[in-house]
Amino acid sequence: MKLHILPLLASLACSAHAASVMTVSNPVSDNAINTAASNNDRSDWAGTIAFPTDAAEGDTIDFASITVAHDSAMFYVREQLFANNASGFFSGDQLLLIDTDQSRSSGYRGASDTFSIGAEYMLQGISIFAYTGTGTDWGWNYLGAAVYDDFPILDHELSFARSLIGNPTAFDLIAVSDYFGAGDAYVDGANGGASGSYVTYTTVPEPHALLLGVAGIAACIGRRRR
Ligand SMILES: [Ca+2]
Ligand SMILES: [Ca+2]
Ligand SMILES: [Ca+2]
Ligand SMILES: [Ca+2]
Repeated sequence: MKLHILPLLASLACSAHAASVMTVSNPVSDNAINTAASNNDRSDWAGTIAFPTDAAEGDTIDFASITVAHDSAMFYVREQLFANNASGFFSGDQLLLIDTDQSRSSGYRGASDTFSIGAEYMLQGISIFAYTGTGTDWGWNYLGAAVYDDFPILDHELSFARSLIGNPTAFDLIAVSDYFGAGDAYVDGANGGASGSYVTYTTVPEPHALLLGVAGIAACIGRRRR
């Protein structure tokens, strides 16, 4: 299993707008992660890098951390929680929002325009949807269901075909624990609107991403000298 962590701090330093707090890539061998319902095993995630740990905040659904991985055909998501109201099932109140064009000016930004990203896709529990609205209205087209294992209920895993969400090479990600973003936000700042925070997943090999980081540092230095 190859692991890469790619915090593109250079681009963060340059941006005064919504910002990715962490960029990760977890390439795994095909079918290395098993998310079948009877699996009950998380050792297949060994060595993967999680996005930042979120605090225990007393919410009914309380995110602890999220991990994403990919192989040649699938995306994998692991959610670890401090609390879950779902009684053993992925709750429909758990929204995982995916911005595949990495632009807040397209996709769903929350009913009150509070999300840090504009999401083209959403996982509501295990149901995957494509956004059909105009930014803050609730308009979604059902695409299919993820393959999931929900026991233990505070550490569950799912997978879905990369092609289902347009096979993006990278996407920005937040999770919120109710429709309107009033519950737990993952990461903190996911409800911070245009100046909020999110995390980024990439399937791009590390050398390319590192080159982008170097280019970002060069751009920062150049900008400051002018
Ligand atoms: Ca597993
Ligand atoms: Ca939390
Ligand atoms: Ca978008
Ligand atoms: Ca939080």
